[in-house]
Amino acid sequence: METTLTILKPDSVGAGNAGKILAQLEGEGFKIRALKKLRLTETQARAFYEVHKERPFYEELVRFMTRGPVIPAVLERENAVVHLREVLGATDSTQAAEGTVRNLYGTDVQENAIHGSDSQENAALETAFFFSRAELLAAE
Ligand code: FUP
Repeated sequence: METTLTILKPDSVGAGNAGKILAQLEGEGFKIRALKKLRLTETQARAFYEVHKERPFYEELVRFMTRGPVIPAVLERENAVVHLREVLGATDSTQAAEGTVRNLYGTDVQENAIHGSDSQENAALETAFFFSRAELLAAE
């Protein structure tokens, strides 16, 4: 079964919306395969978003992602990558379709509540960023 990687970001975790978001994801048929709570270091946040390092919003994004704890999780479902992106809604929360996680819990393009991998290849890389093979096996 396909898996993808999500991160509940510092805005949604800080606002106490983690439980509601996870419940919505479970309601969409995702099984939580692994989950943890941690605060990213600056080095970790820079590495996770390295693909955006030349973008004007990079420094602000790193500051946002390190301002409080995040909750990364591995989610399993048929067509997991594409379906999660649909459930999240557009990157800019103000443009996200009604009922999507970003529409319900995001604020703007930066504080958009949640991350979802954009391809199966990135899902594998991002899962390995947060979870060791041993942790994934232990969570089975
Ligand atoms: P997404 O795949 O929807 O998470 O969006 P991107 O990969 O394009 O962007 C990654 C993160 O960069 C977003 F979640 C928030 C941040 N971002 C900004 O802060 N400003 C922008 O203009 C675009 C993205």
